[in-house]
Amino acid sequence: MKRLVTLGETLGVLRARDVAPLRFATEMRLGMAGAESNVAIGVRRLGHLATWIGRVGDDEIGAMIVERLRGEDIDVSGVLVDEAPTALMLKERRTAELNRVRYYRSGSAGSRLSAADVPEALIAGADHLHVTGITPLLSESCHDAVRRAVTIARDAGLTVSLDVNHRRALGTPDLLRARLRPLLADVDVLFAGEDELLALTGTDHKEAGLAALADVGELVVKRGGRGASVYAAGTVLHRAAVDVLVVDTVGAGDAFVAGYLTGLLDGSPVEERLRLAVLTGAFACTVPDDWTGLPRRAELSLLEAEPGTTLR
Ligand code: KDG
Repeated sequence: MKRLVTLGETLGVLRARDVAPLRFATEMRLGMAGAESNVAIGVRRLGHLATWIGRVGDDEIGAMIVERLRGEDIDVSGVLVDEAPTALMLKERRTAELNRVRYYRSGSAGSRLSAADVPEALIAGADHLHVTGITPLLSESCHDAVRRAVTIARDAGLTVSLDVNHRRALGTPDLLRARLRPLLADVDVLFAGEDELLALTGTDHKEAGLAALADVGELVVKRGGRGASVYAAGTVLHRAAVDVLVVDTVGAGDAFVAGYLTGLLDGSPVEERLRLAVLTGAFACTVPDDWTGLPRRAELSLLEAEPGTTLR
């Protein structure tokens, strides 16, 4: 078993039950979400160890996050409790096929993570560090925390991955570029959607974006329902998405990353990492929240069952 370590902000989520503008919503379901903790849960369920580092508020939402992560057997020994509140996210089901997300996270506990909070031993003792482009856009101190984690990881010989995960509500493409480009020299695996490829490189078409990232060891381009491609060592590998009945796609990118990094920790070749990634990504689409549907190893064949199957 290997260990993945990650850091970032995990939020409380309130998801409207019904399809309507949020002002007319009468029932909300409480859960949690966070790109990095989603990845940690996905990797842990597939059999490797995972550590999540972050700050939560001294409140019920913060306690829920820590308890649920503990329940998923994630190492939370590096989690700090802050006097600021845990961030929230409201998920509006504006149409049956379109969600809108509003963040209530400015000044939150998670945004107060700093370089001093990054425990050297927890990072150096792991095998792989995963970070996302969300955290460096939360605040200057979060940006410093990510840089510190990457430096420790490099010095200790870990592999490092970065998922661009550009959230426009948190920062412009210019800010994203300014904060992420300097990290790329230390990144072994870069995950990006097609739009993010352009935002990160400041280019306006895919080929130019790919050319600008030619130095990245392994570039994994996520295309959602159109599958994914890996560009590595001058070769390209494509894989189609797995066909499922889609309930909600939010969290599928993190699930994809969890599958891919599990393959990396398993020591599998790129083909197998990509196979696992599209499969775990598909699992995440089958449930309304980000992470509860993430598969365990023994469940990986479930999507091959005929629709309507009951296993007894
Ligand atoms: O990737 C899914 C995430 O968007 C969600 O879990 C919340 O981390 C989150 C964010 O900042 O948007």
